[in-house]
Amino acid sequence: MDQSNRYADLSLREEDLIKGGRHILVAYKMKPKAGHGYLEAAAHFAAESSTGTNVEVSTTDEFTKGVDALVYWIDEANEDMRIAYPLDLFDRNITDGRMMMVSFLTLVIGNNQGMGDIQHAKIIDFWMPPRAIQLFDGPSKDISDLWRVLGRPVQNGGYIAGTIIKPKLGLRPEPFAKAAYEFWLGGDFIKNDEPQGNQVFAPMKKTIPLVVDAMKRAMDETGEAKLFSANITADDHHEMIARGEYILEQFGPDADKVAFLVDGYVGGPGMITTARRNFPNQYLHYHRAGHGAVTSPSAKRGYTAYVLAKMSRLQGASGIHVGTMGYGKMEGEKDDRAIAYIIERDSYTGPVYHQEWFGMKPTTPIISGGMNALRLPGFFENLGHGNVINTAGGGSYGHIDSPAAGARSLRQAYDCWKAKADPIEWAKEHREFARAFESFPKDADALYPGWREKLVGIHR
Ligand code: CAP
Ligand code: MG
Repeated sequence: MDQSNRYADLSLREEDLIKGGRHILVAYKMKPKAGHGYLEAAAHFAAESSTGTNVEVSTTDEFTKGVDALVYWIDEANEDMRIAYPLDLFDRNITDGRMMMVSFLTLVIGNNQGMGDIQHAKIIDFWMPPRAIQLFDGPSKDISDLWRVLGRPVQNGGYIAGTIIKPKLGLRPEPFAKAAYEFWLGGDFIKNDEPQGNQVFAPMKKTIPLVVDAMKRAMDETGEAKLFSANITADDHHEMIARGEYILEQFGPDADKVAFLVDGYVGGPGMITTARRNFPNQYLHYHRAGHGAVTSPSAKRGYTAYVLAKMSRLQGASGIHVGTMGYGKMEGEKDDRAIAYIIERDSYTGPVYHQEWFGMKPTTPIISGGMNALRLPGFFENLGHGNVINTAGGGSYGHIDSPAAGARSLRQAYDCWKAKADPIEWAKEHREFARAFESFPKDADALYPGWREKLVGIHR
């Protein structure tokens, strides 16, 4: 049934919709199945994503039609489809009237995934009107809170050198805490790896007290504040609360140095909001494990990593992993810096829409995945700044001298970039950075040809 006379209006002008501020706009890459007209399929897509289904129903009245989602732009050759969703379509809390991300997802990328007449559809950008920005929680803490704890300037406080306790799983409490202590002797920030929680071989109630002790000893020894991002991911809301409360109780006077890690993609918006609203005093660290299922360039459905990051800021993530923009081990490319810019700036033009954030706190780009000191200078040059959290697991625990040396090599890489120095020349004056060349020789060969003659042995 062709519903384009109801669910499409190509006379609508995007600038008018933006000026009107009464719609959320969503841009998709959409391809209909063979035998289906583009506008007809797009209209059906909009119907299923708002007030309709595949047939007319007798219960529809004039008011209903007033909240129809409307296709307002198509470019069949480029598989471009844009839909205007009336703000009133979206569910609001009965507790405080705020908007919720799950309603956005269930409408704009819900039933429309897997429709019989749609080959595939993927969100590449969306635009939130000012009223929607007012109605999402946004972050309660941001990187300036971490810089403050670290004793740094709260603006441009710079690079936070971090790691992930590796191996990903299998460490019992004592070796876990030892790994943490050894990194903290040189670095700022440690996160649980995303699956680490309360495994039977590392009960949280044995591990956390030892991590607290490790942090205290490292802070005493270095005279520097240290940060820990503790995983409170769990299916059960009450379990999350119990974990968070236990961790804060154990850290006691150093609870301000604890961020909470939530595996937000696999956990879903409810899990992020549980952390955001029950622990507003803690930096909320959004790990996106699993996102590649929909965000990978090879995925034709779902939404992009850019869209995921933009949604996470609305939900209140203080920081989210944004990938390594082609410099690490995960999928990515240089232009992925847009994923950082949309969450850290107050105003940014993405692939389709210009978004104003009206002072909503920024979400920190978290750089992780196969990173080490050698890969960082190029990364910073591409991004253009170092106001990020970087967590290098292999890049720290794979350093041939020690985790602390690995941590120092990360910091030295940042300082090298800030000084605009030649990395090989910089390595001559910075031992741990130089030893990263010998720790990761394949990277060194690829990034800094000729390094061996200049560096091997100078820091014996
Ligand atoms: C990195 C990591 C992170 C991934 C997540 C891992 O470890 O801990 O979870 O980086 O990817 O488990 O692979 P390494 P992304 O530093 O040892 O690679 O940040 O792209 O979401
Ligand atoms: Mg991990």
